[in-house]
Amino acid sequence: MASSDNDEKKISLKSLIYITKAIDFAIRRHAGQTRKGDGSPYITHPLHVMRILMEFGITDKHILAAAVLHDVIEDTTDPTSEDYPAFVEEIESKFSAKTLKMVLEVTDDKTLSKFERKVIQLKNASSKSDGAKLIKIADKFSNCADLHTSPPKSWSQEMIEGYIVWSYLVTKECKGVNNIADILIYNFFCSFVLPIINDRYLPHEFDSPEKIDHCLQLMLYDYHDAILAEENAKKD
Ligand SMILES: [Mn+2]
Repeated sequence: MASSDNDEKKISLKSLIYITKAIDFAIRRHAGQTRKGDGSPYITHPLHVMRILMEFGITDKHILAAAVLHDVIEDTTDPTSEDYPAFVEEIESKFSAKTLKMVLEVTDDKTLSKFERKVIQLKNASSKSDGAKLIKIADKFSNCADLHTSPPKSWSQEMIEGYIVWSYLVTKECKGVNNIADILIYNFFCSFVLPIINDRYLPHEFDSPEKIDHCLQLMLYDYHDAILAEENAKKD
């Protein structure tokens, strides 16, 4: 979705070169990796995230490059490895401190459990920089779109619905930076979240904003329980 104002927006040649460099870097880092759902090359996801930001009207090269690079630290390196500091330095030397800062802001600490990471993302979302908030929103939109069209076979319905509700709650914490993003968060709620609570609760249980929040909170607890159960099953 792009407004007519956005149709007129331009990205400079210098910015395009910078962004292309980031795409090149991300393609190499994610080489061989595939998306959980349909098995397409992993790079389709960071590219989708960047495209969503462009649809928000974002032309800032630091933000767009950070969008393409948003998973390179989290998914292509081990933070406890010896090469980790050099890898982070490499990103800063090839790109900018601004880009690196945003990438780090949206990088989960993989030394924590999946459960802890989900809790922290939700807790910290509202204190991120504007660029990082926009990347977070686009990341959740991209993941939920993929989840909707081709859910991973191993995911239960509870995990899928929990992920969507959790994603919505994270995007809600990131509101107020960009008008188009805010409208799309509302659309996301209507087309993805509302059908879920519609299915699960009686109409009178979610007939006010407070009750909707309460239903979402209950679903979030279920999601947390499902993740903990999954983690415990892995340990056994
Ligand atoms: Mn991502």
